[in-house]
Amino acid sequence: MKDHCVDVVRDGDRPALRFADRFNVAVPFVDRHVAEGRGEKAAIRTLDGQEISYAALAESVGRCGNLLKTMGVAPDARVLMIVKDCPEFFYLFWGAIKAGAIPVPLNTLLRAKDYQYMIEDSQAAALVYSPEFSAEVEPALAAAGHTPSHVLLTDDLLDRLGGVDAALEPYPRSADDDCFWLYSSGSTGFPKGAIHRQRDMVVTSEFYGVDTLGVGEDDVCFSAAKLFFAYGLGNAMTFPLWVGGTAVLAAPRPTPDMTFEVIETFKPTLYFGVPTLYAAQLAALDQASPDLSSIRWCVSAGEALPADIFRRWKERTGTVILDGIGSTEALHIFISNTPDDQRPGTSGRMVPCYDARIVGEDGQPVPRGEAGTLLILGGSTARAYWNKPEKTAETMLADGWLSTGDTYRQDEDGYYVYEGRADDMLKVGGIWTSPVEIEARLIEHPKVLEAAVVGRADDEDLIKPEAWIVLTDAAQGGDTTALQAELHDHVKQGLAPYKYPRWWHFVDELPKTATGKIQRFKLRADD
Ligand code: 3UK
Repeated sequence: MKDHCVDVVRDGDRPALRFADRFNVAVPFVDRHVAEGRGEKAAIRTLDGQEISYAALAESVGRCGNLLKTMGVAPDARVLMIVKDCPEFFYLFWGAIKAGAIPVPLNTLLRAKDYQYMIEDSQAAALVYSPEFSAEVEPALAAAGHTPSHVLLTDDLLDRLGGVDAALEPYPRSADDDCFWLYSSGSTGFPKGAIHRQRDMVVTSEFYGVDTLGVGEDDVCFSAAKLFFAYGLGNAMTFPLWVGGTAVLAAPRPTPDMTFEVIETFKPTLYFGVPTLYAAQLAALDQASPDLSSIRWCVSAGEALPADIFRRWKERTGTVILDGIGSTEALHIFISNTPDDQRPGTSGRMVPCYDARIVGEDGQPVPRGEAGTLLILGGSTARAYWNKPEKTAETMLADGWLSTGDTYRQDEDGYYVYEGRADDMLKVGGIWTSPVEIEARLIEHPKVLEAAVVGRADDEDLIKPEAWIVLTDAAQGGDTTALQAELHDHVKQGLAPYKYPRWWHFVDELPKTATGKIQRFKLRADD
């Protein structure tokens, strides 16, 4: 088999992939298209009017890889990316992979404290950021106990690419070698860098992208979820690149106005959102009537899509939203509704090439219909968390099984129904939110003695944080409007903006166990 090639084998019970021994994944995703005659086709279109052809993409990727090499970024060294959705994200991600380095895209909504941790944890050789994020990135660099040898703004990166050679021999890799990391958060403790292999993006693109969703060369993909999420990375980068389609990139915050403008301008055929945004778009559709007719399928992930949103969206727009569950550790969606098989209010059925088990506390499968922890097995799961052997052992189980931390049951027809998290973690607008982290920020405020945060469903049936506060001086509890505003600002300044509580309760005490643990389940029951 030719170097860097992969075959899809469909003659057994289930499809499988065969990789060449020497396999650098930048070649099939980027260089292949030029060899296949797609050089002039648009790989990327942007909201600010750029169009990048496959040939231009391959050149910039080669230049970027060479630049990293000449700067001295060694094979396996980490390149942190705090980069908005723009073509440079592609150049850097694939350039690093082609040169043998490990790109690590980070959530661009985080705060200095979060970036400081990731700089130290990853021991990154380089950090590249968009100027929009300098107010959080620069203090993080100043405070970090590790200094990346190279710190670059994306504009400087572009300037420097001009003088660099585009021809780059792909660094020799195999399909099971490390490729890139994505950080995932937990309810306590710090984010964990999930290590993905060269093969993982091929698995998700082929078995979810092509087999499940039917992505093809004529598709134009627009993801409201940004590239730094595993969800957005697949939707707006690996799926279109795998099939030679076109990605539409838009840097601004995804609001109903922004997404409708992009859809009307670029006429995407596949649109990827999260439940919170679908709810906001539905509300906006009361006032506006954008032309959404280019869309073949809408996709939702990140948190469960309520059946009512599915129904109202279909009624209002005529298109179907395919809900599927994915994770950073699995890289993309592994259980999904599909174009010809949907059951609203469920996550759907297994994507080909993944297996699932629902197990009880003893680790044994529960009878069909009963709830338990969902484990999955498949070719795209992260091999480990960086430097976190205990967390790795809890999540990456024997024989390749991955524990999702989600409680699921399978209905009589085989559809998987989401029943909540095994831990206290919340998904707010599709993004991980730790109640413990919000509580820790709240009690930094001098007027707060104790705080507890739980998830509560809003009118759309979507989960948002709710805070229960015990004040240092109970007498302040009279008029709480000003206090609430003060605490709201305090949370927003210290944490990523989506994490602020939407409801506040000022109480005399919090329910606790005999050992002093907050009983969050009692607060959840209290609404
Ligand atoms: C929850 C869902 C119910 C679930 C993701 C698509 O969300 C993604 O990755 P994360 O690591 O979070 C994973 C966790 O989020 N979840 C995701 N989708 C659903 N719960 N229904 C859903 N449809 O708790 C899961 O364990 O942020 C989603 C593709 C790639 C991804 N990384």
